[in-house]
Amino acid sequence: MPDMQMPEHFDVVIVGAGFAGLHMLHQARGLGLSARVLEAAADVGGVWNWNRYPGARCDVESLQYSYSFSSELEQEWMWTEKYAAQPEILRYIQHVADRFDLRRDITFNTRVQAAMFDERTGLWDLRTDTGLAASAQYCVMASGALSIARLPDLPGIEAFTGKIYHTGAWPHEGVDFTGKRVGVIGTGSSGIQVIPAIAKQARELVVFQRSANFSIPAWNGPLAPDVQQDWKAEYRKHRARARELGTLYEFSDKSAAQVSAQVQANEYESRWRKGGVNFVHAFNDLMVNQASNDTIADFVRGKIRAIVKNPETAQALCPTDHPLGTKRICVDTGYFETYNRPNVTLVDLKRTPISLVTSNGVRIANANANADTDTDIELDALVCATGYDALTGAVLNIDIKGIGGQSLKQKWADGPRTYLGLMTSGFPNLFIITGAGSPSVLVNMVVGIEHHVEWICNCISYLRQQGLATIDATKPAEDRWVEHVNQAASKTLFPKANSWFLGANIPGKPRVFMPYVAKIGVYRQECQQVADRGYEGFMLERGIPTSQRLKETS
Ligand code: FAD
Ligand code: N01
Repeated sequence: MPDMQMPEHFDVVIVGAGFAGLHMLHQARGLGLSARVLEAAADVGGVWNWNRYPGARCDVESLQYSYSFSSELEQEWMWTEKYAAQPEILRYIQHVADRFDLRRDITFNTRVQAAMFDERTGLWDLRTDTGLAASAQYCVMASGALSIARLPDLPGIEAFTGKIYHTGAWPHEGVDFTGKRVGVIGTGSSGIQVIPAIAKQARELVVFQRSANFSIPAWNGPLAPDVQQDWKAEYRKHRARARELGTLYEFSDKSAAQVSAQVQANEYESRWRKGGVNFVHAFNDLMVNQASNDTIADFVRGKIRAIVKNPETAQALCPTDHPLGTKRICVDTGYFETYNRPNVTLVDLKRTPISLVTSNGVRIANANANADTDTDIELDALVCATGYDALTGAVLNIDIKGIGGQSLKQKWADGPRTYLGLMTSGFPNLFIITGAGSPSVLVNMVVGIEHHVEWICNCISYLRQQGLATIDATKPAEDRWVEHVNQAASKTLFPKANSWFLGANIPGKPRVFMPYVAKIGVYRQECQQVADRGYEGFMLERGIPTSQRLKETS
């Protein structure tokens, strides 16, 4: 680590300059606080700056996946497509940074490595990889729920002489796959977007699939100006509904169990034709009733078999190991159709696992157990769409120490523990945006981010008005919240999938269902009630909390 400079002091330090960090900065300024954002990347944008892979796109409609805090901004920005592609979302975030003059308080190319609560001063001391140091009364983790990309632990991968890419760290200059033999590992949302795009360019594309996934067509297209104008005319009404519901879909008040197979089929067909995540809201019991879920899952498997011409490939592409929607549903543009192209092959890793990455490709085990030779697949490039250390990864990547030098990593060794998803006991004045224990990745994340920023800013205002130095979650309140979040998940089908929602994609990560499955409106009320009751479940102190106090109150 380079020599550290003398720390510069701020009221609030914010880690990350994506949607969350930028909004937090803007609102903190509004409170008259001095604020500094520390960002590892060279520019603003967060995931939309990192994920420049071909095909990267939002699956929440553009008019909804945007900030609501400024009416002028929402009226003046014109979206070109129903679902915006990565370059357009990045331009939007860059526009926000410029329009609100945010860049002057952001330090780029600076990764926070450590954050320590100093019991003598009551401040957070942050250390970075560039030697820059900062101290602040409040520290806000806007470091992203999906910002720590995971490369697969494949034997021999270091020997591969071709290029290796991760969708979440895509080269800014782009990649030309023309004439190349390309392998893609991973068939989650990123894989399902990048595969059709690479297939159009590469000489050969080999998709390595470990688990098949459900995907719904986006039917993306240009956003008609009159549709945009009509929506904008009613923006306040739409935003108010979004604060209750997250993304606005056609939510059904009927259960699949109540209606005939024909009614189910008609509903699924009509929603398939409209496309997008709206599909999974066809009935209100799909995420809680296995039999109902089977009906929608069967419908999608039927669609896959109808689209994909090779029956063996179609079968391999049919997900059978999890209920539909219990892994993040994917939305695609021509994904299943891509397997009808002559230059695309699917390798089902459940039948023929990768035994070795060689210097010039991938070796897969033979499907025939009696055959004594493995098969070598020659590749020029390997694209890893292998996901993220989600929800906790970015926070735990930083060596965070709270009262008494307690390490957050140790505290969360058996899974994340938060109160309201916003704070964790023993770490006063440390706030987390869209962290574990909040709806986070289960809703339109911009809505979740805005809610968290609002709550944090109201909380800081309250502390200042009351002359309070710190806020810290109590352990009993945190224990009750963790139990509440677990209980909520256990009433749904979500725990049935080996998903990143419960850390199943990271070897050794504790299996805990991390997001809170309640509707965002319910969660907002819960957070508001806590605030209205004088921050019930939190300790508010005039002096600086010490390790002695921690022992007395835990
Ligand atoms: P991020 O955008 O992840 O920003 C966090 C920032 O923190 C990053 O720039 C990172 O570099 C920085 N950072 C992290 N650690 C450190 C550190 N130690 N020091 C300094 N800087 C650090 N959500 C939806 O609701 N709808 C969608 O359609 C959707 N599509 C998505 C598509 C992709 C490809 C991905 C990856 C995610 C998508 N998401 C979507 C989820 C997305 O994460 C959120 O919507 C939102 O962009 C998150 O914003 P953020 O600011 O919280 O985090
Ligand atoms: O990551 P993922 P992602 N060998 O973890 C496979 C958001 N997002 O980047 O399922 C072989 O979902 C893994 O297999 P398995 C969205 O929230 C949104 O695609 O673990 N395969 C899986 O197929 C999303 O959910 C959009 O068996 C390996 C894939 O890699 C989240 O980001 C677009 C492997 C990883 O899928 C993450 O999506 C993009 C190995 N060793 C992202 N390791 C929108 O469109 C992993 N896999 C909104």
